[in-house]
Amino acid sequence: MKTYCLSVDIGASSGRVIAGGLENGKLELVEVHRFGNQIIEKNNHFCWDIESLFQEIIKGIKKCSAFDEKPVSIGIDTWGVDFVLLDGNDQLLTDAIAYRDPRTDGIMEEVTEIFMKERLYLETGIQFQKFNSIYQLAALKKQNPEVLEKAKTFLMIPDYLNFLLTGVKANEYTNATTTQLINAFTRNWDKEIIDRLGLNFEMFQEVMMPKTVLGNLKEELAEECGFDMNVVLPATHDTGSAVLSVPQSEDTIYISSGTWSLIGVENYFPICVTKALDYNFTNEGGMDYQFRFLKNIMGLWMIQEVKRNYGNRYSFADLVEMSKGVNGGTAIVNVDDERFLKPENMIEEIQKYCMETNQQVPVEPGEIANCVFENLAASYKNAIAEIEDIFEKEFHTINVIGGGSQNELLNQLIADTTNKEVFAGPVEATAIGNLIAQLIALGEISDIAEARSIVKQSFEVKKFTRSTVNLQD
Ligand code: ADP
Ligand code: LRH
Repeated sequence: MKTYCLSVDIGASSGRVIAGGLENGKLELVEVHRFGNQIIEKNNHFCWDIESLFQEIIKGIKKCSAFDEKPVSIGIDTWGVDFVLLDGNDQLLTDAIAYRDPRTDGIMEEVTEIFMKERLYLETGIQFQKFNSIYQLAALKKQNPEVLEKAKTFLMIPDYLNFLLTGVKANEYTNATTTQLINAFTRNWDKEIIDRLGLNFEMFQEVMMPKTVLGNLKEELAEECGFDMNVVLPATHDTGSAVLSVPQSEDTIYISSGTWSLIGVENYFPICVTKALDYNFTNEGGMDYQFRFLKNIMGLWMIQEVKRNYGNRYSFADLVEMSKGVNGGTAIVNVDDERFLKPENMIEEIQKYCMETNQQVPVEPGEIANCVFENLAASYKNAIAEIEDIFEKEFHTINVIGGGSQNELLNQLIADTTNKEVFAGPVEATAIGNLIAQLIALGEISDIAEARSIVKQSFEVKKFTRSTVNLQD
């Protein structure tokens, strides 16, 4: 690769710095650096260790100084909704509080007493999740108003990391839509909503679109790393980057499968009809004026927690393998129940749910894992029925992307429960989508359509169809 970019993709469970560029018409990726990410407890809140995440990015950049060719640009994406506030001296006023923190308990209900839900939905197109930035800000206003009074700058997590790299403050559009404060039609901050919440409108920064060159590395960082490069905005919301790289796009339902399972379709306008509101679908802003019509399903967070609760004795692959040995009798669990958002112990929470609903209680690790996978597949099936209801048509294919696409058991369960063709891959969809924005900005790729056909030729995608034995509709 002569010309290449660095894609920094930080999910709720891990981060990576990937070098990527075109080689003979195909996308080539080299993993430069990988690191873990997890929620920590700090000042009585669940937080992200933002300082250490930034240091991991720097480590990744520094590793490139050993390469003959240096990257021409870098782009950062992370999970949505979380943010920090800066004071008048650009110093942190808040920790990077994580969206699973209980500070927003009950707040969404209070805010939706001020605003009719229908109105908020019509203006923003965004789903109602208790952890959206709007409710985190409302919680802060109620619990620590003095902090908000001092706040001069609102930056989402990737915006803040970009600020540390460049010194430039901006709010990237795709991630800003997850605040529920961006108007879906003007694609800008909704001043009326912000004012009515009593928030300081001035702290919100200019909304910038993906593909914008934000700046260069700060002089001292360029010196420390041994080279300079452009800092470019990809879709800084990880799901926005992930969906850009879905190889099967026409009439296909995607499942971006990681900590969350994001299931939906692409669209060119927001759908804010009553049914979409009732089913709680969102319309997140995408690159090039696309919208992702999707729903959040609790996702592999559940298995991440199960793994952690077993003291990391088993790998994800082990849990999948053990789950294969389970033959029937799996309890029906609503994985989207709020109790699974941040329970003390995921294994016990699943078991309690089964006891309370008078079902067989899973005990062995394989039984617990199977309970998670089967019920995730069931939740996907429901969400697909809702999508088909809204679009009044049947979809025939599903493309699973992200780390979870490596779970062949889950892929097969999806094919079996939905009776649709399931394509799995690419695994590093988010990092690839991040690269796509940078390569389009560079003029190496012309547009999203070309990028998708390149992705199709460059990465392995496995196909799963309904198995013929032991199936019930
Ligand atoms: P995020 O970006 O939200 O941190 P990823 O896209 O990295 O998430 O996906 C992480 C998930 O991928 C894990 O929770 C795990 O369930 C799944 N996973 C990772 N490796 C494997 C594997 N070898 N087999 C099955 N599943 C895996
Ligand atoms: C997935 C994701 C998702 C958001 C959630 C907070 O990583 O960005 O799109 O809803 O995290």
